Amino acid sequence: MNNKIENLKQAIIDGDQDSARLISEELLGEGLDPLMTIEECVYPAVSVVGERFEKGEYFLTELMLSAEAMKIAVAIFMSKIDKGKNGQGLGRKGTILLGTVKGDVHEIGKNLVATMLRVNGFDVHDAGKDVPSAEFLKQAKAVNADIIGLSALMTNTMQNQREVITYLKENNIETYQVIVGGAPTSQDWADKIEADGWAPDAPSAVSLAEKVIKKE
Ligand code: B12
Repeated sequence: MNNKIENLKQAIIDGDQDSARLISEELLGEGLDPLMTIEECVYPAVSVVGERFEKGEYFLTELMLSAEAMKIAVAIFMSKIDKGKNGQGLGRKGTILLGTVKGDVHEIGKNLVATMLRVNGFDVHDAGKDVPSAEFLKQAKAVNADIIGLSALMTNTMQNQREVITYLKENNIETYQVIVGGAPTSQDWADKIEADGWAPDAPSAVSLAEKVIKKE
């Protein structure tokens, strides 16, 4: 494996932002595929950091430093993805409002999903993080969304994906297709809360959105 990939992984685990920036830029300069690099490097680093936090080996400070290093790396790779495919029929496939649910500030995955959807022809509006359920409806109306995408990274906040769907149902709103995602979620969970779809990662979020928009 490319040594720099190992080094970038380590920089994220160590929360070393300067090295993360430097190595990410070097890797891009070498012409590596940005998405593949995120998969090979950022994802494994994330699981190490998550595990250490879970075991009590990392505290919030370390988690935050690693998150910053991760954000820097992902932003550098995403800028390449954006530039690479920009202009290929942007916004033609449909409009998606994407946000992280109430109580949850995790946004790196959501941002990655937004970029992938954008470069694949969707008009994506970012509702942000820690978004109250009613706010999703308000913003979906404002941007005339076809799909509402809900991200949740914690077992307690994934309940708020259900809350948004219940809120829409209680208000008799069938206008929007709702897709869900985030590490603790699954197809079973999506079925349980009657979401219109679920995807495990950013590339499959694109095929999901394409399918859901055609109401297949
Ligand atoms: C980075 C991180 C943080 C950062 C977030 C920075 C940011 N700006 O986003 C900071 C430091 C702020 C943070 C804070 C906290 N965190 Co945190 N964090 C993480 C960590 C290490 C990585 C998450 C991440 O960015 N992953 C990388 C991205 C690329 O992956 P992803 O988010 O899963 O997204 C992909 C897919 O899920 C999918 N996807 C995501 N969204 C959507 C949406 C749709 C519609 C679709 C289709 C697909 C999709 O596609 C994405 C791209 O492939 C995880 C550990 C882990 N293994 O996940 C813990 C983790 C999520 N955090 C955890 C915890 C507990 C917390 C805190 C409560 C800690 C504390 N004591 O304060 C706080 C929560 C604050 C809050 N209210 O939200 C726990 C959650 C445990 C649980 N109960 O579920 C985890 C699992 C760590 C652990 N193992 O204990 N955290």
